[in-house]
Amino acid sequence: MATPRVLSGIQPTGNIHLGNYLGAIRNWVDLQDKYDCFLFMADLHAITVPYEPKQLKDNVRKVAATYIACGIDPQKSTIFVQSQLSAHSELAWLFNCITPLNWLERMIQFKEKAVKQGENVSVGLQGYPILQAADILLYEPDLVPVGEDQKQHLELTRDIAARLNFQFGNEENPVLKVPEPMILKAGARVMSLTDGTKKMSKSDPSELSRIDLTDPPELLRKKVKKCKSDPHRGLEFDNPERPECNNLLNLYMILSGQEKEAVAQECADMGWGQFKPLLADTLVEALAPIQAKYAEVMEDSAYLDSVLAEGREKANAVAGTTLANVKTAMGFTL
Ligand code: AQP
Repeated sequence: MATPRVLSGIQPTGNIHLGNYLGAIRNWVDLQDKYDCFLFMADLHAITVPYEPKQLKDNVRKVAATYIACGIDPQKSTIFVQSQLSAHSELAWLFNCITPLNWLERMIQFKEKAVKQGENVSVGLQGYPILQAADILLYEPDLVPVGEDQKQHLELTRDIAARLNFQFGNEENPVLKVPEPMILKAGARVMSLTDGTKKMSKSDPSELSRIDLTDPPELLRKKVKKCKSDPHRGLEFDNPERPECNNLLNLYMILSGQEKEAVAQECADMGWGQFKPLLADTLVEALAPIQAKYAEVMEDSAYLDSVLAEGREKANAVAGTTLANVKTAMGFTL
């Protein structure tokens, strides 16, 4: 039996932060021994919000280097750049023409992001979930890891696949494979350091709101020192009145590799003045090996080029076949 395939990606919209690592990349590292992982840099998605071309280019390489630094092994997983495969845009267009507009109008993430862009909101932002459907369905994955915020988009992907199969295939011979969601075990949702009710995000204008994986030790210490706390003494998990406290304890728990109970006991009587340096030390120690490997990969641009060229070739072989099948089914001559 073929190894089941998993597909996932990250938008190169900025520096990769602790949320991207704990919520996504770290899980992929565990998956790559059991699954055939296709992991990409979603640069076509990154241009649905304002961006700088030079920065986009740099960010793509930085994200690729981060994947490797975090433990993604290019011998086991396929790492590729979305925009280097025209199949993504081409399939997205085909999907555009079979997807009812009202399916897109329901998408919550569009509504949230559109508010921030006002009158400049692009057609691309609205069509984002269609491109995402193309990204996924091209690789015929068995499973797609999804966080809470992406569940609706995966549902749409499944609906598009089913609609295309219904219109242009038949039950015995579906054109597209319909993937299943992979619900990850109680995922780490990392919250902003300046507001424990908001998720940590690349696009937050405040640098102090997030921990980037490449932050040097002194910056990590500064960010932890300045992060929002509360006036209470003694730290506790799961108190809805203390979202910052819960977030920082969770981070300490995950990064130190301890059980929740042990951390709850250790920190029950601590004040912030004692806890913050402990968290900072733990962060510095946990990120050191990732940062060392990242520096190594970024210095060896020939190696990074070769990983991306190989990934492109492997991805192209799969995506090209799926696109050809869809085009044939839809009545195009290849
Ligand atoms: N704070 C977070 N906690 C846990 N997981 C997170 N992810 C993002 N933020 C957190 C996960 O990282 C993966 C890649 O996300 P993305 O770059 O495709 O888009 P995003 O979710 O919109 O990430 P950001 O950092 O908030 O980027 P911007 O600011 O550009 O929109 C996903 O698996 C996501 O769940």
